[in-house]
Amino acid sequence: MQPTDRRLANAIRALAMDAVESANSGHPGMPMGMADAATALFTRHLKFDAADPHWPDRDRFILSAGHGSMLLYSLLYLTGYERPTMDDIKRFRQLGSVTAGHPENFEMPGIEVTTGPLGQGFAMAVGMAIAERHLNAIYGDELVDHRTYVIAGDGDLMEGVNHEAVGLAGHLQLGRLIVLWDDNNITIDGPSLLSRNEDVLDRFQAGKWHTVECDGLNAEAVSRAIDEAVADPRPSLIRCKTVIGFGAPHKQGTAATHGSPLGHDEIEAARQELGLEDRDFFVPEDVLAAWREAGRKGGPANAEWKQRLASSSNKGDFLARMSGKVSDAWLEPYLNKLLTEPKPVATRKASEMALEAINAAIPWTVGGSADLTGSNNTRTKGLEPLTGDNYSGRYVHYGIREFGMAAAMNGMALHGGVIPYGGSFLVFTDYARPAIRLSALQKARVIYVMTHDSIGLGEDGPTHQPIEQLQSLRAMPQIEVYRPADAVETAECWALALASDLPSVLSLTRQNLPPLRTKAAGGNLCELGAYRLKSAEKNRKVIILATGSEVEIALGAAAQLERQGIGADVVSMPCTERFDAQPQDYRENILPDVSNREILRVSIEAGTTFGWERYTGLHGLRIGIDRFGVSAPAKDAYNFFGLTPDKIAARITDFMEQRGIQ
Ligand SMILES: Cc1ncc(C[n+]2csc(CCOP(=O)(O)OP(=O)(O)O)c2C)c(N)n1
Ligand SMILES: [Mg+2]
Repeated sequence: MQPTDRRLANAIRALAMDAVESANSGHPGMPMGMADAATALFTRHLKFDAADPHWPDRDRFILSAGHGSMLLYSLLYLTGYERPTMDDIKRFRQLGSVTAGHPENFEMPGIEVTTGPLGQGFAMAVGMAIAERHLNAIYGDELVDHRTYVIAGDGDLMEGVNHEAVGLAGHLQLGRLIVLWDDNNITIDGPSLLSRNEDVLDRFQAGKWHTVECDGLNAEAVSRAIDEAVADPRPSLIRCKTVIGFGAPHKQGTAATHGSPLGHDEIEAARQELGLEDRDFFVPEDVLAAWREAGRKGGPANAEWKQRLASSSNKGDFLARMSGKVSDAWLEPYLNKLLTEPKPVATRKASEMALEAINAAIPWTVGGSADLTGSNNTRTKGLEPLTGDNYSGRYVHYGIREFGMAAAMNGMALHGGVIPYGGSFLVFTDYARPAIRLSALQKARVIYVMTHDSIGLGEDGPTHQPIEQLQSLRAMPQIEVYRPADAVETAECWALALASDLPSVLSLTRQNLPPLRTKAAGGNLCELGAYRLKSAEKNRKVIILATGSEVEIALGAAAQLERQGIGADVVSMPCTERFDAQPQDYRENILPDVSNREILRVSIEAGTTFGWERYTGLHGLRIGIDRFGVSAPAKDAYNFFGLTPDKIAARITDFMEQRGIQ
């Protein structure tokens, strides 16, 4: 006899209680409350094949309420994924275990995205749903025909990014996005009424979503709600009324079950309440067998899909796209053309010029901007908007939703098959930062096209002029920050960003910059992170390191020093992370291991000097801006902050004099 839904769900409850107890850390309440709903989803609706977690046409499941990680680990174990094993579950939250505190996409297949920072799983799911519709528009139902399911808690729906995600998904009519809301009326501080009185369903409806309510503790009822959601052409929110910690007789319904072990006595009482055997980490044989059966159910559909792929004329194209590997064949001809007609351009414009070549050569890119298309220069000729009426478009008008855009791009990148890039002003990376951080943590190849990257944006003034943004982004692990100095460097940086398995930030100017690289280099110099653009002519006493728009200024200052008999190298440093990764002999060639008395190191960047001592040393000279900017035309702002060749050359010679450097 097939075990009841409740017995299947209770296996999740048992594992969640036990794993949290044994780790003495974790969140049993959420998995216990949503166990029935998850059982309905995984046994009756979700299209997946536990034996082939990478099946491209699988439904995507995202546990946005990532603190309930034991729900996901239980489901993956029960349905028969290779990992986690029962031993993995017993090592919940321990060093080196795949069952990390929160689900991490890099730990094991089946975890589509990293969740835990509330709201972002939901927002990434929007990106997954965009990618699905886009690929469906290209390849048809034959190859791409799946849904994106989310389990979200109260916290996910309160976070600001949720409002952006709801707006975007409703606008794009992402009908294949289905969110199950764990409406348990509890958050950490206590009843959700402490901090929320909005009508959540009204809000979603206003955002053009379909909503439906059900008893979240009744798998049958949840299943009917999912059927209704599937049938509706709008994105759906299913309000599952649940009880946090369901089954723990003395603690259920209270915040006490949210994030603490239940304790031995309460677990014993819960086992009685739920009709479970009084044994740790125990799943009855018939229950496990039924779960494993559910994990195999998608096998035939997967096999049929593979046959359709094998006989599809799109096979090669589809597989190449999903592999994510891109060719940089566009780069050389583009650079050759650029070198024959060098002209001053802003690097944001140079980025658009490069993108013209890239978007023509690589049809997998999907661009966009948070309502600054004309400023970010992100939309190239022929890119149609991606809309609810035309998902084949390759340009998303994300609206004024930087965080939502960044999170959606993470979802798109992790779905696979598309390479998302999106623009805003560099200063507003702060609005998107939590998602940029998740790009880095998850190694999602998202390319952030961040323009107006300094006081050089001029009149908009201090609110818009980035100061600390560049260095703070460089402080983030697993992301590459590029600040190209001219059109050639911009193209090289684009090529590197596209080829990388990490996310990238391109920091680009509003103002025009002259061409600095006027000869073919026979290779991508930006790949080195930093390289000598100009060598000292006189006896080398100074090495100037500069990035982006300040490289031109560094060259001007160096020319003045040379006229005074002081030899000066100018090093362009478009990517500090890449420079740091070079072999020591290369780094010492660029920055010799000698004191600042012998060769003075100077950094120039129109932003904070914080951190530049990493390259200048404590006794070097760091030139930048350690305050907020000014509202003024760019030239006046640069002059005001002393960022002109004259003033910098004078500062360097003064500094040398004061320190007795000859
Ligand atoms: C952005 C963010 N802020 C705060 C937290 C810490 N946190 C984790 S769960 C939680 C409460 C969530 O309440 P709810 O979503 O209702 O979860 P439940 O208690 O019902 O499981 C908080 C504040 C977080 N993980 N992410
Ligand atoms: Mg809650």
